Parts: sequence; structure tokens; C-alpha cells
Amino acid sequence: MKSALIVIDVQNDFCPGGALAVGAGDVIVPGINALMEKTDAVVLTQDWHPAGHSSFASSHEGHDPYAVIQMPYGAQVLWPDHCIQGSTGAAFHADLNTDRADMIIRKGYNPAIDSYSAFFENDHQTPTGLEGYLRTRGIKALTMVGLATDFCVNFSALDAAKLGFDVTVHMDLCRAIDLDGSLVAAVEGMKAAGVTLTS
Ligand code: VGL
Ligand code: ZN
Repeated sequence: MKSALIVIDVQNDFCPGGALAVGAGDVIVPGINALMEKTDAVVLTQDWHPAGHSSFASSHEGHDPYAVIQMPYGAQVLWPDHCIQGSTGAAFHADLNTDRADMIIRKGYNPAIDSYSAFFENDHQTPTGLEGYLRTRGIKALTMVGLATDFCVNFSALDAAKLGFDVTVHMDLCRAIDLDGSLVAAVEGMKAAGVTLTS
């Protein structure tokens, strides 16, 4: 069965010193680079927001980062400004082996909708195109790693499982934001969806 490694959002803003740093987000980089040598295809995702994106707390007067608001497509956590298109924060971690990537998929560029998943925007309907890319290459097994376990990795893994891919999340090559129990909820949700969690 042809496989792909899906590397989620290993970008400066999610690493120590970044705008939305995930604890020790950078320590997973060497392990991810090593896994790239053991798969048929490598896909990187890149969170890629225009300035003033609707997922930023700064775009909603009177709201602080990490507040939750209702958007037309459902609940939305408000984040610090992060991964702004073309910024250093949006660039991949300098040690990530981007040369090995066959495909880089950007997401979160629609000003009105956040996009945690590599497959669909947060309306769960608007596709990014990744499903078609993988299917036309005959890829059926996906291993996911990266940042953050409980948001973009979680949403990507759930969508991939729903689409019928065979999905494994390599937990020790992921790191979590962990807001109000979001990591435990993500682990439970992924297990219930038939995602294999390994470490
Ligand atoms: C992410 C929050 C906002 C992620 C992206 O990559 O998990 N989290 N944007
Ligand atoms: Zn984002």
C-alpha cells in the first residue's frame, strides 16, 4: 500500500519564540526528517493566514487570545496573530528537510474561515485539494506528525479517516497546545475514529 508522511505546520510561529509557540515544538524536527526516508511521498502543510484573519483575537474587539466565539461555521478559538503570509513566523522551521517534500499545501488563506485540517476548511466542506492529490497518486496510508496534536493534527487525522485513508498519528513526533483538556479530547476522538496512535 502506497504511503505518505503528512507533516503538519512545523513552522516558526509554533516553535519556541514563535507567536503561538507549542511547548518544545522544535524537538520533533530530527525525528520527522528521519521518517521522511521511510515513505513513498512527503507532504508538508503550512498555516498561511492573511493579516487580519478572522481567527485572530486582534480582529475581534474586546476579545483576548484563547477566547472562544461562535462563527457561522461553529465554535472558533481566537488565536494570537500567527503564520502571516510571507512572514518569518510562517516559514518552516529551519532544520525541517523541506527538500524532501513532494507537495506543500497551504491552508487558512480564506480570511473568513479558519482551516485546521489539511483536507477541509473549518466549515468541514471547502476542500484544500489534498484528497485529490493523494488519490491520484494512489496513496492510501497516511502517517501524520507535527503541530499541534490537538488542533491541526487532530482535525487532519479525523478528516483523513472519514475519507477512508488508513491513518496513523506518530504521537511522539507531535506536540500539543492543550487548552482546557483539548489534548485528551483529541486522543479520544482520534481513537474513536479508528486512527492508530503510535509512539
Ligand atoms: C494551529 C491554531 C491555529 C495548528 C493553526 O497548526 O494546530 N493551531 N492555527
Ligand atoms: Zn492558524
